Amino acid sequence: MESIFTKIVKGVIPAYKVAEDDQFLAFLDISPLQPGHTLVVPKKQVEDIFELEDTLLADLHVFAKQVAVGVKQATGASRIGMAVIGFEVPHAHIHLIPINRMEDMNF
Ligand code: DGP
Repeated sequence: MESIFTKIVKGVIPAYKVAEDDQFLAFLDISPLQPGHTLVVPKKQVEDIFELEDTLLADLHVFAKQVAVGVKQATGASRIGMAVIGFEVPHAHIHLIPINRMEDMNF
């Protein structure tokens, strides 16, 4: 079964894309904890990041790092928090959350 994020990757469900390459997509979270809250996903559908082969897992983090630089610039946040949660959507993803105060990470 296709995940919500696979549908976003395929353009079946709309999302605000932040960055994309042949393996990964970054887009704004529909329920942002902070303005600019971004999700980074592999286009390949696997249930969580621990199912990614090592190279893809490493490349996902390198891609997320590049996206985080852009999110930090665009939001003016003092830091970008990175979280792996996976409570809701069974498709590997990393949260990038602009942080200005400790309370921003209360979720
Ligand atoms: P989690 O699986 O707990 O790491 O959280 C998944 C996140 O995905 C949650 O912050 C909300 C977001 N999300 C769920 N459905 C959609 C969607 O259809 N579009 C977008 N842009 N984000 C979504």
